[in-house]
Parts: sequence; structure tokens; C-alpha cells
Amino acid sequence: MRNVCFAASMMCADFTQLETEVKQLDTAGIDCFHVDIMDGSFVPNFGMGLQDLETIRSLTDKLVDVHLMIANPGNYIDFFADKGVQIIYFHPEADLNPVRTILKIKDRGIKAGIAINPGTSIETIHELLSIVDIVLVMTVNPGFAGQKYLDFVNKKIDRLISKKIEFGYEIFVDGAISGEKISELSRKGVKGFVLGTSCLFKKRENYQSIINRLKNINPSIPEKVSN
Ligand code: S6P
Ligand code: MG
Repeated sequence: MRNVCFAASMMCADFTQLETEVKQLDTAGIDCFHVDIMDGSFVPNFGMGLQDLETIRSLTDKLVDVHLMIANPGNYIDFFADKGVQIIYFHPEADLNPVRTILKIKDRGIKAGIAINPGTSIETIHELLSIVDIVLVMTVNPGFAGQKYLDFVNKKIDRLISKKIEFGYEIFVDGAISGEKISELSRKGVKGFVLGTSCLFKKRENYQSIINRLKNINPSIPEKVSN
């Protein structure tokens, strides 16, 4: 499968050997390292921080993104931009002026992404679509790994796909992403997948063999749509 981006969700990695984890994923062909930052306020969990980000950044030349699950993300863009990331996702639900935040990210020469919760409708973020580079659709509630994929979000993904050419953004998905979901969603036009415990981490199979397998997945045959 060509032209899709696989991002490893580093909160699921083994932190007792972070360097080995990063190097093995890098060699295995992962495209991007996804760093989840959580503040215990926007989400009921604490996550990674600037030191983790700095360490991961220093260990690889691949893309590194940050997913800010924090209140008032616009106040902290420079902290993350200074660490040399290529993509910053923030939640417009947590920001009083998401347009200003998107422009701040772009001014730093970084791709601007909005991450949207399962309960966030397209209508509430519609004005942002023409200025963002990536829409990261959360297919679980943000905050934790190992949750169940929320099927009702598929409708929103379909609607976002139908608008992506007009507005010029790409769609990535985050949460409970399995090989089956990669096959189904890549066929529809989803470009990026955040991989956590559902198909990459804490498995007996090594990263090289998992990533080879995921890269060889065929986009599934379109289902027949009945009227
Ligand atoms: C959690 C975070 C995600 C998770 C990822 C885990 O809110 O944004 O990036 O780390 O979803 O994946 P999985 O396969 O365990 O659900
Ligand atoms: Mg994430």
C-alpha cells in the first residue's frame, strides 16, 4: 500500500528501553513518531512531556508529531515548535481562538493539524477546514490507549473525505486502529494512521514483521451501497 503514513503512538512504547524502541521502529520502516501530550485537565490522564519529545527527536530523523491533549494549546506552540517537530495537532475544543493557533503553527513552518473528538461535529470546526493541513479524527475518546473503536465516527470520516479535495486537507485517524481498519479506511481516502496497542505495540511479533505486513495490506474492496 503506497502513500499512507504510519505513525507509532509512543505512549504505548516500553519506556524502560525507549532508545531501542525508537531505533527498532525506525529501522522497521515506521513513517512518523506520534507523541501524545496530556495535561490531566483536557483529558483525565497525564501523558508525555517535553523531555520525552526531546529524547525521541534526538533518536530519529523520521517525522515527529505532537498531539496536544491540553487546555489552551495556543499558549504553548513555541515550546513544541522549538523541539523540531513536523506536525502539531491540537484540539479546537480546548482553544478559545483555534484560528490564531493554526496560524501560529504555520508561521513556524510546521504542519497544522486539528484533532477532533468523537463528539465534535464537522459543523463546529467547518471554518477551520480551509486553513488546516491535517484533520486527525479521534476514533476513541482521547486520553487512553486500548479502547474500543467507536463505529459511529465512520459517518464523520466519510463526510470529511467528501470535502477534502475542496478544502485541501488530509485525514488521519487515531484510536484502536487495526489492520482491518487500515484496509477499509485507506480505500476510502484516509491518509494516515496512528498505531497503538491494537496493531503495533505489546505484541509477540516484532516491529519489522508487523510493519511489513501493514504496508502490504490491500485497501479493501468497496462495499456495495444499496439505495
Ligand atoms: C490517546 C492517544 C492515542 C493513543 C492510541 C493508542 O488518546 O491520542 O494516540 O495512544 O490511540 O492506540 P490503541 O490502538 O491502543 O487504541
Ligand atoms: Mg494521539
